[in-house]
Amino acid sequence: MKLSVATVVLAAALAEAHYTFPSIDNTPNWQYVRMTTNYQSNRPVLDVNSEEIRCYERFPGTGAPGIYNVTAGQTIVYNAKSSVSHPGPMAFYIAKVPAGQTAASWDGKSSVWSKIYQEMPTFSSTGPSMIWSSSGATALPVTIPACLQDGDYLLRAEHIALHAARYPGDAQFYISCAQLTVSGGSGTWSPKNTVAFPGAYKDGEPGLIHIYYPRPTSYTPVGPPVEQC
Ligand SMILES: *[C@@H]1O[C@H](CO)[C@@H](O)[C@H](O)[C@H]1NC(C)=O
Ligand SMILES: [Cu+2]
Repeated sequence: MKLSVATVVLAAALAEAHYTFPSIDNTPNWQYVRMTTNYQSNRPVLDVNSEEIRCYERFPGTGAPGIYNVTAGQTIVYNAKSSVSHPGPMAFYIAKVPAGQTAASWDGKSSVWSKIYQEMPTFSSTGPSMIWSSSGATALPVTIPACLQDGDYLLRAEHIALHAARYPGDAQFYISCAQLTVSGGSGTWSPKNTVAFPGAYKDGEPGLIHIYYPRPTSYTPVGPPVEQC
């Protein structure tokens, strides 16, 4: 079979339209972030009930080579490659690694994840109805809560692309998990609304469907409320 140049260029353009979250603070890709299954294809997770919805790991049980040191209260950036090229909300979740495990060894299973950031849109009556500040971003800031207990954590980055989400199962999830050691926290962190992945989301819930018409004037995010210190 002979592939035309146009076909090859189109395939490259389609792959380019997706993205990954391979690093934090411009460190080497997959050094502190667990390599995801889509590290080459950039494809999203579509099934909210799959194990991939947690950290999308290419090598479950292996972990990334490094654990990144952060100070509680510090703002770090999560890097997107090549950029967040679809519209939708960015969110971050954090989970404390239990005693006897490290951020490199723990699987993050069960109801242990707290949402620490939720992007909300602004609304427009002309052009796109929902406008997301993450659109086109290459670096997404996230503040590590100042009240955490010191120790190891997994930080889960999630961008939900809604452009194609007309029906249940159409929302696209771009995910990865970074391995952190947190120090300098005040230690009063006591999350009230932890969730499990899979389990946190249901196909077809309002935050995973994009109704273009009538123009939306509100957005109901998926998952728990943002946990405060
Ligand atoms: C993190 O801090 C510990 C303790 O100071 C140090 O041994 C380790 O090398 C640091 N890790 C990185 C990746 O810098
Ligand atoms: Cu895409």
